[in-house]
Amino acid sequence: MSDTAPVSAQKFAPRVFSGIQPSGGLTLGNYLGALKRFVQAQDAGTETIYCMVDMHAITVWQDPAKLRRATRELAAGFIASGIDPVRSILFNQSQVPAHAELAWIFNCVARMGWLKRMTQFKDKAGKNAENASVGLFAYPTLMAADIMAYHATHVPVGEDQKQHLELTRDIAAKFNHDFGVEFFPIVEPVIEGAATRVMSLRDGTKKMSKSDPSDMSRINLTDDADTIAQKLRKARTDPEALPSDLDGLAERPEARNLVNIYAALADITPDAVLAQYGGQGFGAFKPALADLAVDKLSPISAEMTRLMQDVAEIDRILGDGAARAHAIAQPILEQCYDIVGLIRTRPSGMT
Ligand code: AQP
Repeated sequence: MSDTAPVSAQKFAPRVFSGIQPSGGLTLGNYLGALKRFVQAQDAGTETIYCMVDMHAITVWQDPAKLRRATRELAAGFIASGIDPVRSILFNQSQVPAHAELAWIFNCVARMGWLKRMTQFKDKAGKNAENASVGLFAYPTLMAADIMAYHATHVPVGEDQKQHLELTRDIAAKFNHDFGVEFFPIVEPVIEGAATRVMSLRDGTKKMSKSDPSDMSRINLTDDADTIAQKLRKARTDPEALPSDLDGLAERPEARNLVNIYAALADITPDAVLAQYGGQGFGAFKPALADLAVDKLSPISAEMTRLMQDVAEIDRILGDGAARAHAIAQPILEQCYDIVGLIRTRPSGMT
């Protein structure tokens, strides 16, 4: 996108950062495309920082009381999925001011043309782009700031975030080039596995999304066993049996989606799923998938319910995480301000 020379990320220690918006309840897409892989990164021993990106959520209207609840429920979802708030830093974006401050610097680095090409803005703003918030347009520069405030080197995300991560690389490279420094790393997107793009259960060409008006389009992590089974039973499919190899799924987005979901939940490849179920119809496959989904998701849902009974403890965890995140981000922000030429002498009493 920009014509700036890439700067090596070699001098930066590996650090994983990612975030999820509290813009509704967590979906199976968020779980397989993000949370499950966040846990794998944590368990691999890399330094991991995970964030509830509430400032991203308010780029579209959020009811304040629902937003507060969704933020805490999202924190519960992280923990119930296996994020350990001691080994990982788990916090809420708006509690660490470096995100908004660095985003402003990046607003002055990123070019209008770059942001105008972002397909997520076009999708979310729809036909009414003139009426979309400025925040929705500038969403990717805040996302770049989220990542760069920690000098993160790796970002596990779903496929839908690929373009935003490319923009993050462009912003970092342009900043480094404009100021003649190697200050920001050129981040690596980590988009891996069978479920980098979980599709809607009602339309195999549309991403499964928390804000889809149809609840039947998604599985929520809080759905009970009967609801999960019912949604999968009613998931749109075709009348054919499952093929025995992946080529047979090429023109069958709904079938491919269910096979990918099964593979990701079972930690096997889609080929292995077809080796087991090839030749069988959805009458056999859907109940097997429902059993697997209930088996994997029910413990998470139960743990979320338990954690939500102690909101004060969730707030304590988020406060602790915010303090640890601030301790990393603030010195990076201060150095960035210095590079740009902003004076950082703070009035006494300000930390
Ligand atoms: N369907 C999906 N398949 C795989 N990964 C997904 N992610 C989201 N949906 C899928 C990944 O989850 C992480 C958090 O996403 P987000 O909440 O920040 O925003 P989003 O991508 O816009 O997710 P939603 O569910 O579609 O939210 P709304 O409806 O509010 O816009 C990201 O890593 C994303 O890739």
